Amino acid sequence: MRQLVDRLLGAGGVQAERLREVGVERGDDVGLDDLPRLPFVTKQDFWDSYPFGLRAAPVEDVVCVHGSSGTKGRPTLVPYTARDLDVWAEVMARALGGAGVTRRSLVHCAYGYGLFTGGMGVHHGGTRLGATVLPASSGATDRQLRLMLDLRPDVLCCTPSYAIYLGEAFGAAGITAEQLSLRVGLFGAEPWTGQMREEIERLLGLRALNIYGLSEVIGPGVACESLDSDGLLNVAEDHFYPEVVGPDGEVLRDGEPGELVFTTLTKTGVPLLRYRTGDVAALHPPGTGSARTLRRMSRVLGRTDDMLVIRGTNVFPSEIEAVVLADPRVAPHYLVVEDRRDRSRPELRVGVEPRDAHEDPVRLENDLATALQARLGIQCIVRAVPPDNIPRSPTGKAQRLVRWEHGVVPLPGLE
Ligand code: DLL
Repeated sequence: MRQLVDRLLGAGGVQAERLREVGVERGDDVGLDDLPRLPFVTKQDFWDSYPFGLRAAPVEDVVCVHGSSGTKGRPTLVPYTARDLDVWAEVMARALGGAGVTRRSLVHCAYGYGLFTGGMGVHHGGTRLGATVLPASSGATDRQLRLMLDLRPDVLCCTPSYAIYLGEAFGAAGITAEQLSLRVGLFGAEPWTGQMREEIERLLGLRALNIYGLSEVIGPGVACESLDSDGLLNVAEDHFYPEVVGPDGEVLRDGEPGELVFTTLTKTGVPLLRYRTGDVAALHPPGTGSARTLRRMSRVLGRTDDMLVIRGTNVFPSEIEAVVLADPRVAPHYLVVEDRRDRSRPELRVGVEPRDAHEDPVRLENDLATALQARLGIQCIVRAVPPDNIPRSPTGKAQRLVRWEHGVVPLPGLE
C-alpha cells in the first residue's frame, strides 16, 4: 500500500492531487487502517482523463491496452505493464485452479478476445496454469459446438447468457448434456442468479462457478468462486484490496451490502486507490476451517447506477430476474423495460418467454405479476411473448434492461 501511494504521488495527476489534499506526501504517511480517510477514484475520472490520463507507468513500460466499450460514455481504456499481465495471469490461474482445472485440462474459452478482458484474461491464466487453452472467442456458434464435440474440453469459460445460448443450441441439435465432456465452467462479466446457474448446469452438465472482475482493476480474476467456497467468491485481496462502502462513502461491516471499492496494491500501469466500482455486493470473512485465507464476496447484487426507482421504490433488475426465473414455466430469457414515457408514472414492463408454446399466457402473466408485487412491493406489467422473440445474445453480454422514453415499444407485445 505504501509503495502504491508512492507510485501515485510520483506519477502526478488526479489521484496524487487528492492524496496531497488530505495531507499525504509519501507512502510512509499511511497504512491500511488509514484507507477510510483516503480519497476515492471513479469511472468519471477515467472518462475525464481519457484516454490514458490515469497511467502511472512510463509509456515504454506499457505492453498492451484493454478496456470496456461502455454504454454510457466513452470507452474506458486501461494500459497494462508486463508486471500487470503477470499479476493477471497469476490471479486467473488461481481462479481456474480453484475450479479444479489442471495441466491436463482443455479450457474452451468462448469469451470475446479483443479490447474486452474476458478472452485474454482466461487465456493468460490458463497458459500460466499449464492447461491447454482453446481461444474459441465468442460467436460462430456452429463452430463452437463442433469444436466442443471434437476436442472434448472439460472446462468452459464464457458469459452466463452465452452458456445458455450454447446449451440451447446443443439441445436443438439433439445433443444431451451427458454426451458432452464438460466438468466445470467459469461464467461472469454480467449479472446472473441461482436460477440461471441451475439452468446452465442442467443444459451443459457441468458445475457452474461465478467469476467477477472489471477492466479498470485488471479484468476477470478479481474474485472467483472455487469448488469449496460455498457460493461466495474468493477475492484476490493480496492484489486487490476490497472495501464495501455506503452511499456517503462510509465503510460498511462484513455482511452488509454496499458499493465495492478496490485498491490495486500491486498494479503499475494504472494503479488505483479506492476505485468505486458501482457494483453492489457484501464482503465475508474467509471460510472457517478452510485452507483459503482470502476474504470472500457475495455475487454482485446490482449496480449503484442501474438501480431503478419506480414510483419511489428502489428496484434492482437482479431481483426481477430472481422472481421471473424461479417460475419453471419461464425460459431463461427475459427483458425488463423501464417505461418512462410518462415521467410522473414510470412503469416496469417485463417480457418473458414461456418454455412451452401451449402455456396459458394470461395465467402466467398474472402469476408473475403477483409474485413481483410480493417481492418488490410494486405493480409490474408482465407480458408473455412467443418463444424466440426475446433477443438472444450470441456474443458478449446480454442486455436485459432497456429504457423506453419515447417512440416504438422496444419489444413487440410488451405494450
Ligand atoms: O466484464 C471482466 C470479466 C470478464 C469478468 C470475464 C468476468 C468474466 P468489464 O467489461 O470492464 O470487465 O465489465 C465490468 O461487469 O463492474 C460488473 O458490473 C460486471 N460484472 C463482471 N463480472 C460480473 C459477475 C469484465 N460475475 C463490469 N457478476 C463489472 C455480475 C459482473 N456482474
